[in-house]
Amino acid sequence: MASDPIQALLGSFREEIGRGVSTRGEFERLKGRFLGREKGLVPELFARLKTLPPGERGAFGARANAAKTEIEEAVRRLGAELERREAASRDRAAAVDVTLPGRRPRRGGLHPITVVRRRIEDIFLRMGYSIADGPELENDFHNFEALNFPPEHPARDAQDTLLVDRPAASPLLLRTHTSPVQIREMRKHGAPLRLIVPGRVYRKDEVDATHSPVFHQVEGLVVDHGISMADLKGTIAAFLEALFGKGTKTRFIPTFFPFVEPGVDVSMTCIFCRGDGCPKCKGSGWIEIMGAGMVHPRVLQGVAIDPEEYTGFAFGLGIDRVALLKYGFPDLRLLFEGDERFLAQFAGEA
Ligand code: FA5
Repeated sequence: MASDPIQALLGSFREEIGRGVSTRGEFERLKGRFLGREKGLVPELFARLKTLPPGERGAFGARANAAKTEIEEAVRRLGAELERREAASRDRAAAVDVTLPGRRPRRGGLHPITVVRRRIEDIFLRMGYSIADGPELENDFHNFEALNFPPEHPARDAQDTLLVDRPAASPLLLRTHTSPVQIREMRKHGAPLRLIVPGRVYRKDEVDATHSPVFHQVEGLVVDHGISMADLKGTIAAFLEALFGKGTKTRFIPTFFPFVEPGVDVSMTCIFCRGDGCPKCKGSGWIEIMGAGMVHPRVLQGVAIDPEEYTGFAFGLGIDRVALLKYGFPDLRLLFEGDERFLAQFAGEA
């Protein structure tokens, strides 16, 4: 009975499960095709019953029922098997595989400003300097007056000041440089002195590639018997060679700061062209790196140190610009934006 629809149905079902049912999708398709309520092949078989002559209905119905039972039973078994396999694979995914390599925890690194500050501190500590600290919220007296900035003097405008309050005694401001710590240290300890002051300073400067309203300086101060400009020059030359490498030359050009006399702008050999002249140094072969000079006698007098007995030198450099030169990146803003891709490059530095 090749055309027997029950045999044909069972044959096609057995063939399909013989091919294997391994995914949930394959299983659902098989189940729908044979047992689906709307268009399933088994319900269709029972719909045929009504079309048969009454005499044949009994035997056909019995065989159709047997086929339906076989198919339902096989589908149930397949479903249970699939369920078991899915559960096993869920367990495997959830289990800890102790043979896998561990996940390396991400390590933080030092900020480039910290790296450079520590490097500068190391160099001066080795030269016998100590490290001093002072408040970022200063008063006009320490930031300007005691440093020989006369009231209303235009030199104050060169360091655009962020005023905080104007009490009667001395206006409060965010220090514009680390030089006020010179005054605090000389008043506290007198002479002799040999110290550096790393710290944060503030100016009402427009932000650009080389200016930030918050930046960092290192102040240096030496007061002792017989300190001369030659000591300043030797110290700065040794420092810049230690920081930027052997062969780095130093040049002094006279300039004005109210708290030193004479005052100088310090330049060093351009690190980009090693002195040949390039766009970075505007063809000069030199790059300006800090301000310095001999402590003004009036400043010493103001802190009760006798300028006839003691002399001193001082210098101040910007850490951020040193970082920019040392690592050769083009824009100061990179230091303050907190972009991990930039900062991670310095993670190995110490
Ligand atoms: C001073 O602040 C003096 N106190 C330095 C000094 C100390 C001179 C002791 C003599 C004796 P000046 O304003 O030039 O000087 O600033 C010093 C350094 O700070 C500059 O060379 C520069 O590297 C850095 N600097 C100045 N303004 C900014 C800024 N807006 N952003 C980043 N760095 C700056």
